[in-house]
Amino acid sequence: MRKNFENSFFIRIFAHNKPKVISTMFNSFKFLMRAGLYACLISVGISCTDSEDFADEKDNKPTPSKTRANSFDFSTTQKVDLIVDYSAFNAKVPVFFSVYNVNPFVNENQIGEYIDESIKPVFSGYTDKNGKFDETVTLPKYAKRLHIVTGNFLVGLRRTVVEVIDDEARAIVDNPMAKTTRSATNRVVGTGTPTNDLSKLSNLYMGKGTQYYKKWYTPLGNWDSHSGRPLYLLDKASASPGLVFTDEEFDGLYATACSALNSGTSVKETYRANADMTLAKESEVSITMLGSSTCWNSSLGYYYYTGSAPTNKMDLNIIMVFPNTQDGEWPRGNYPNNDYKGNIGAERGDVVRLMYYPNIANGDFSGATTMFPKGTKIGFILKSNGWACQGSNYAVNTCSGLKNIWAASTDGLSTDLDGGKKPNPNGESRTAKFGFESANGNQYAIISFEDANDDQDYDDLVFALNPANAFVGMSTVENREVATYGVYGFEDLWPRAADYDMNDGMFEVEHVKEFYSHSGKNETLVKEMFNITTDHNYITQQNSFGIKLNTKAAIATIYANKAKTGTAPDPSTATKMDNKLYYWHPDFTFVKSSTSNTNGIYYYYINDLYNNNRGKTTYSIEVTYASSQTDSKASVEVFLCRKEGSLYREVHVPFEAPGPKVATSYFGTENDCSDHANKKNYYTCNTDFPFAFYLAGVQLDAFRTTLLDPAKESIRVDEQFPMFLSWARSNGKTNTDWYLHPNPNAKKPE
Ligand SMILES: [Ca+2]
Ligand SMILES: [Ca+2]
Ligand SMILES: [Ca+2]
Ligand SMILES: [Ca+2]
Repeated sequence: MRKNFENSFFIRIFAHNKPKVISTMFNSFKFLMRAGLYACLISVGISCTDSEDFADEKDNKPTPSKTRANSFDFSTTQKVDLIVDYSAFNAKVPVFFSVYNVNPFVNENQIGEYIDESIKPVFSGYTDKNGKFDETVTLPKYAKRLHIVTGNFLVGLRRTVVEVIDDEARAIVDNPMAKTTRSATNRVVGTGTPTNDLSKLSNLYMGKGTQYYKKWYTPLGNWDSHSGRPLYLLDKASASPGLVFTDEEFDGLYATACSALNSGTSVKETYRANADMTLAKESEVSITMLGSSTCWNSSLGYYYYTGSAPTNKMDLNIIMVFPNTQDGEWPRGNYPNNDYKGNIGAERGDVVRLMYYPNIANGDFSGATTMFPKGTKIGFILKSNGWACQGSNYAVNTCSGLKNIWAASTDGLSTDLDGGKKPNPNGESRTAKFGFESANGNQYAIISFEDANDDQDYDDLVFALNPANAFVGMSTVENREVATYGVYGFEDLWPRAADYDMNDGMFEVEHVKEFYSHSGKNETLVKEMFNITTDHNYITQQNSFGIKLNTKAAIATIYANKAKTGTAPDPSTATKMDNKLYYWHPDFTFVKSSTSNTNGIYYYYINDLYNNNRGKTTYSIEVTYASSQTDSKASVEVFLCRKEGSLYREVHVPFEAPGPKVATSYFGTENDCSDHANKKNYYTCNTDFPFAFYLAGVQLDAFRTTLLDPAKESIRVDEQFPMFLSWARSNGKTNTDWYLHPNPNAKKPE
């Protein structure tokens, strides 16, 4: 045997992609002996050639042994019955949550904790409106201890840890707090006395520390000296209907706010904007508190102007609205002070009618009116922790947690003296704004604030404005998109075993789910997208690849495009079939395999890999459903292929059936153990290695310094990932996270 290895066929085992010198191969051989692969090699080595260059030697080889078809499917995924239940919170909106394999919280159990967004969830979805989710989901097999996280505004920023036991994970989340009603109607008088004393409100009063703004005005009235709750709240029972929201409108407002905002997570750029509201007509204006999601006790004021915004902070005439915006619903963290309950400064649903003072520029409040002239622009400013220095029982946080941050709705008028992880040195607007449209088509503005410099979640104070249709320029809330990832790796010389570097075709699959969560429906998933990015580590074959799309719900459209999702295909090239709209980019060869009303199988063949720009091409499949779904109803399988006449030589992951254009002559030859006659055991191999695998929960970037490193081309996968073989030989029972643990020192044999 040893003598044989010194002959030329050994070159062929390890050098299918690029010619290599024989001395290199001897080092490989020594490693293989170490790795205990000797027995395997006999069957592999004898039966395979490794490059088209050596095809002429093929006839000299013994018939391959097919006695040891590997029964392991090399799968890295698991199906888990995932049960998540936030019903104890009575949110009445679908609750967005994410599942992590590790704890994603930064500063856990400290004030100001947030989510590390560089950590990717392994799953994200929505509960129904009752807060319940129960679906079979596909997760990476290594995810055994699940951290289920929500930042829903009405549930709060929460992390629940559950184990996967017998393919089930169950997270029934307790509500540790007695929730106040979300549209409180009773005016609760605090235990303090009426006051309009600004002297203890940090920096709102001239003469206390460095002043950036004028002393705030308090013409609206007094507040309770202990809680800060305004004594000038609008009496909702007697208020004109246009200034208060109905219960149905509250449901819609919260569903919209929960769609746009997620506690502990950065808000989308598209909502961050100068949020000064321009009145489209002469109107009264009221502000309704939707709540705060923060540990800070901040103060909210408003100002107004016409024409262009003031540029000098000292020119702002700020009128106090809420001295203490803390609503007592912040669920987490070890507060310095636990005695704040009962001293809540703003109940959810509290309303204040704003006043217009035509002579305010001179500090003159004569001529006060409830009517704001058409064209008036109303801005808002939040002083972080402005209420904090009231005394030990009147604030969640005390002066020691003072934040010297002023968040204004006008660009340039915010002030940041705190730095923090995400500072705001240019004083940009720290508001998000978006519109809510009620069932009868009325449009309302929702405005929210970021109060500190760590998480950018912009849900630290959320309020809505009345009346309907009074303001210009409101954007609607976009659908929420969430993504999970996986990577395919292929050997391209199937049916021959080769060097097992598993990089001859690599594909990242980004699975994006798009949700519309403020429709009033339990079903929120409207669209699924699969962005498939190609890469490889050195190929000489003219490879293509294929995508099999499986759908399990009635679809409206399928778009197959040579661009990342979000790039619209040319509608004029769309094709109608079965009353559905299809589109496929000319680079796609489309084959519809079978469809019924609710199920469909579609194959696409794409010429790509040969000498393309590595990692720069992304192909996408978009599926839009005829009606929204509770969770994923589509999946894709990616396979490597090479065109041979009108057919394709296809390589799939083990046990996956081939596509409709497969050339069948290779099945059961060389190292392949496919039983095509009985349509089973497709793409199984007689070694400890597969021809292809799918690695769940990772992106291509995870392999830049290993499988995709040109310097590591043709280094076997088990040398780069030392736990690979124990995983493979245990049939996937042990070392399920082998691909997260590379050996950085794996070297190409010299
Ligand atoms: Ca925040
Ligand atoms: Ca927050
Ligand atoms: Ca290879
Ligand atoms: Ca390779």
